[in-house]
Amino acid sequence: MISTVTTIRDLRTTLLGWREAGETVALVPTMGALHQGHKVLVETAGKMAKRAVTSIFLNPLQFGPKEDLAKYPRSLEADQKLLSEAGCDLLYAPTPADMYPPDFAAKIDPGPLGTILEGAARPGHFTGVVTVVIKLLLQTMPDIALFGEKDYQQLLIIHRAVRDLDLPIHIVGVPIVRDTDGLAFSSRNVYLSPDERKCAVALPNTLQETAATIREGKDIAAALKTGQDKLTKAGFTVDYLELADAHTLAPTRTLTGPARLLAAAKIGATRLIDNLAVAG
Ligand code: PAJ
Repeated sequence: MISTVTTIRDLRTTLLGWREAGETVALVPTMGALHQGHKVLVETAGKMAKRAVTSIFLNPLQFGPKEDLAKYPRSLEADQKLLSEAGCDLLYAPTPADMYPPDFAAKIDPGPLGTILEGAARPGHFTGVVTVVIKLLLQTMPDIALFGEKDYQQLLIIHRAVRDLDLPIHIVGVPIVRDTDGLAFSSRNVYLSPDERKCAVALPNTLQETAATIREGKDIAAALKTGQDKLTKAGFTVDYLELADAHTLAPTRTLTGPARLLAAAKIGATRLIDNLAVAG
């Protein structure tokens, strides 16, 4: 069974022992309901540092009032098993009361990157994400912290906040881990009915097809419109399908540097996100 701590004090005691032995530490922050994508992050952490720590904290601060916090999947026992298999050295599972005392007030503003795309659809979401991530980083003070490209905008925001705040922590982005049919693993995939799960593959397929069309030099606005129509036909309600500069996430209609195709779409009651590098 994986060694588990729930308080900052116990976390720091364990880390102090490792630090005194000269060992490096990698942190993988998660919200639990762990799947193959998380597993790859933890395995990569174990390869990049002597000790791999995973945090599980279902962060209320990043959920809007109408979002799925109450029904978000929870599976601590299965998570502990997966972490053992992935070679994780320590699970840090703090309580909401420890993370957020009743008069908790300090928040980190993610800036303009926090208000577009996912930030426009989910006001306040990235303030909640970056605040909890900076807290987890300060509690753990790892050498490196790993995040998935699945949440590409989140990765960029965390990268910038860590740079802006001069934290001496190396942020590592890990490529998206996909199921055999191409759908990105996500804790929210368990919400999908068998029929919805079949239709959901249209999301990665459409990203691939749209990216290929754009790479061929075709009109980008038209390619995005075709992609949106394909998603709608497959049963999705499209939130956005956007081509953006890979560093600033500013929408672009020319392919002059690294760009990213990003999508968010709802199938039934489930909102899925995915993205793909188009150039660079
Ligand atoms: P969560 O959704 O649990 O994801 C934890 C980490 O796993 C994130 O860095 C996410 O990008 C990564 N991840 C999820 N699915 C992935 C996949 N299919 N392939 C690769 N990486 C994947 O993201 C969060 O939690 C939270 O916002 C958090 C950063 C923990 C802050 O609360």
